[in-house]
Amino acid sequence: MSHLRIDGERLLGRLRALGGIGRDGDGRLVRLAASDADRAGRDAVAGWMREAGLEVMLDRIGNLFGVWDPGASDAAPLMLGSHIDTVIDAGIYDGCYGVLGGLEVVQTLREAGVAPARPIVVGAFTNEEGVRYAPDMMGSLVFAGGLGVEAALATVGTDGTVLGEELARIGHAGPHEPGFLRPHAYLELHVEQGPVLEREGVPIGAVENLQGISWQRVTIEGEANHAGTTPMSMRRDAGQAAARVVTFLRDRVSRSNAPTVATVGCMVFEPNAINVIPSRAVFTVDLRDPDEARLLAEEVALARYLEELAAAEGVAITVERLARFQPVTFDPSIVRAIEAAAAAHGLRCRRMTSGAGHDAQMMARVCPAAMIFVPSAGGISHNPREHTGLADLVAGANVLLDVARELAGA
Ligand code: HGY
Ligand code: MN
Ligand code: MN
Ligand code: MN
Repeated sequence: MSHLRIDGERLLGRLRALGGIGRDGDGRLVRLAASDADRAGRDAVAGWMREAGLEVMLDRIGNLFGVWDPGASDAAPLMLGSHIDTVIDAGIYDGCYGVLGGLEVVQTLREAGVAPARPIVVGAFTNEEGVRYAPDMMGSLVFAGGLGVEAALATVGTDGTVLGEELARIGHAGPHEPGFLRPHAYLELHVEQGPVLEREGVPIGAVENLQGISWQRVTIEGEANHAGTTPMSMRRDAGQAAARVVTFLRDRVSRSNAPTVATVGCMVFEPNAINVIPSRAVFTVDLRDPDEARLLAEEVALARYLEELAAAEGVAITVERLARFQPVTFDPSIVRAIEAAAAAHGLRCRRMTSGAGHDAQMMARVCPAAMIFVPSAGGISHNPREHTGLADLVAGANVLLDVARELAGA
């Protein structure tokens, strides 16, 4: 095991500095893709990349890369990456830990005068969260060829803006075609965002697979009417119908022993007035399962239920697919390298599945990929209370350092 170690204080300092960029009027961290807050975060990360001696490059979908090509070799680069866009009212570690951890690894190698046999690239992918523009993991999906760049740039956001116009407005619509870099391998460091590692007292997760994700937007059209004068039997209540879908999903998923999870995260009623029966309800459904056949079965069951519900409630129901990603298995040899690096550091490690979506899910389409997890306090994420202690942050980044050295021949 090498005695090279990352600089934990520098990593934590940058995580906290980046975590302070994009606070809204209520102090919430909201750095949505291609927003002014995202620009500020991107500019900070690009500055740190340059400070570390990396060449900063942008592709057309705004994926940001810091490139270290020590010998201008034509060998395919090792890529360390994640994302810096956030959800609404986010924590400071989700995504940012992987980008800044990757940068810390490169800066540590450069400062130690250790030259890798292949270039190393630190990537910050555009719009991993998908909160403003669906689907999520969009930048890495385009990079991996799973979505055309023109279609992605034309995406209309929840706020009616167009992604390509917003990227141009913030000055992050780059010149390079997505996929202009063809990585030899991809490694992503990320907080677990779940309860497993903390509960088991294990500091390192070697992520061997990632569950499938299905995102849908459901619109229910009923009829506005007076809340006081309309008998219950005469209502075409879009709100009631929507509520039944939420309960259907929870009851169905809770009844089975499968690890399937279902979330209705967004819901709006129209006209949204206390004394008007909702004429319309629009809500999102996030379904996930590590098994593709089960995920498909859940989608079919929901579609069937919506048909029955429309007839029973006298409403019209339409569904728009926002994202659909199959489960992914990561590269077993990199998973073993993570386990070996953890062991060399005397750190317990366990293999695990990722419940969250990650850019690694897309990068696994174009090169061997895997992920390193560190514990999340209380298993909390997508929440300002998201936290990982410094010792765990440093341990994860040192494992990343050693696996990166092995993959890059440094
Ligand atoms: O939705 C996800 O799992 C990821 O945070 N975008
Ligand atoms: Mn993330
Ligand atoms: Mn996230
Ligand atoms: Mn992710």
